[in-house]
Amino acid sequence: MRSKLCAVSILMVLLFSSPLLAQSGWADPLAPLPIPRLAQAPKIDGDLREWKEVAFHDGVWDIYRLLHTPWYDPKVNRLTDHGMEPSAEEDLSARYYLAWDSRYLYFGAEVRDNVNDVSDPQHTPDRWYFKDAICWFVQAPAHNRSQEFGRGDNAFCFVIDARKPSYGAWWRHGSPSKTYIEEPLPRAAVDYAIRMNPWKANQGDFILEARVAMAPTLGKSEPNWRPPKPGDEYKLMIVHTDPDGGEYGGHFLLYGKGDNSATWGRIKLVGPIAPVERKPN
Ligand SMILES: [Ca+2]
Ligand SMILES: [Ca+2]
Ligand SMILES: [Ca+2]
Repeated sequence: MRSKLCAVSILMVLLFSSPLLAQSGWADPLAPLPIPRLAQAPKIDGDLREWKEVAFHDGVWDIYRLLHTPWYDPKVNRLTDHGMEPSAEEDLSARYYLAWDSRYLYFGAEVRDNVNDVSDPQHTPDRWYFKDAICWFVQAPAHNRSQEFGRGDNAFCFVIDARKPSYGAWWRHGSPSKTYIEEPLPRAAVDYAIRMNPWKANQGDFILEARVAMAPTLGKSEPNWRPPKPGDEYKLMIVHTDPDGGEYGGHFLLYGKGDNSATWGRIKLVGPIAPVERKPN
């Protein structure tokens, strides 16, 4: 009996100290992704260097990495091939950054994309998902009720059009009485910058840097929302769309499975973090 117990405890230690479990986060509903507070407000200018190392960031995402996530669905997570396309990782790969402070959520992305495509033959202002765009879906505060863009659900969407049209920063959200309210992000609530071809390697590459004021957005979709503090739990999904000349086109979904916010992953607001330490040798 004793040796059996011993074997079980060794197994438990192995399981819970496994680097795989430690880094996955999303496999364990008790371990939401930690989103750091920024001690210094960044300048929104399309250069992420002043905050990217102290933001939440979990490395490069491409279709091969998505393939092995719990939320992967080949009907939804997809890239397109119109012939003469480069390799899948050159078609789309990206790093996504997220942070907060007392007033704002900060969003950043560094993206390798073969083609910038923001023309949509059936254009309407709310069709960001038929253009190159990155959209952060945020529920605040987190809950587990099944709903689609109901109360507390928000999507902050940025069309990667350097001309910054009136629909370039979009807000889909719910309210206590309505679902799927579609409107431009209120001008006073958003600031964003897009830098195209930042590495002088490809016309479609870009950096996006954005901030969204929480009180006039999260506070409107959920009147019980309170100013953020460490320990608060929200939910998150990222949708990155990449039509590259097609219609619906490529889609990356991270941390969730679609509009139902019950599928979105949990995040937790935490205090400032130090950059990753690199050893002298
Ligand atoms: Ca900046
Ligand atoms: Ca692409
Ligand atoms: Ca594209």
